[in-house]
Amino acid sequence: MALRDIIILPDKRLRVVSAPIEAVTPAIRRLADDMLETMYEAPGIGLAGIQVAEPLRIVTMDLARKEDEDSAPNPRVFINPEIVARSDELSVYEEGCLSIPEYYGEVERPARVRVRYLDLDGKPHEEDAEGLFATCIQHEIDHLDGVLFVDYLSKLKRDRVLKKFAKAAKRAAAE
Ligand code: GNR
Ligand code: NI
Repeated sequence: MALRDIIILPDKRLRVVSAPIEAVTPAIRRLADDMLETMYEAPGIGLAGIQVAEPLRIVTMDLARKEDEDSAPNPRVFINPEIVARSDELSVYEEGCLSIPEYYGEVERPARVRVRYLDLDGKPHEEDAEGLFATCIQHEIDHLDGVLFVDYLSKLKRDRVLKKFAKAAKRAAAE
C-alpha cells in the first residue's frame, strides 16, 4: 500500500470525466488499496480516483467512524458506480471535499438513491442508499463526472471559493 497525493483546486484534472474500468486487474486492486490508505490518512469518508489523479471510475468509502466513533472500520470500494434511481425527496447536508480543503457548504440532493456498481471481484451489485451514504456516493460519482459540490452553490459563493484557491496557487507558485 502507498499513500498518493490528493489533487486540489484549481487543478483542472478535477474537471475530467473519468473512464469506466474495463476489468478489475491487480493494478486496480492496488489502486483501491492506495486510495483507502490515502482516504484514511487525509482523513476523509470517501475518495474518487481522479482525486489521486487516476481518471478511472472508482470510489472508496468508509462511513463507519463518522457514524459511530467506536465502530470497526468498514472499507468499501465501488467500481463503475452509477445511480439508477433517485427519490423525489431531497435532503441538505453540509459537504466538504478533500480537493477543496477547509471549505464547507450546504448542498441539497436526493435523500435516497439506488446505486449499481461492481465489487473488487468484478461482481455486480445494486444497493439502496440513504442518509450520509446517499450524500457521499452522489458526491463521489459527481467527481467521476468532473463535478464538484461547489457547483451546486450560488454563483457568488462558487466564484468566491474558486478565486480563493486560484490565488493561493499563484502565491505558492511565486514562492
Ligand atoms: O471526507 C469527506 N467528507 C464529506 C462530507 C460531506 C459530504 C461529502 C463528503 S466526501 C469528503 C471526501 C471527499 O472529498 N470525497 O470526494
Ligand atoms: Ni470530494
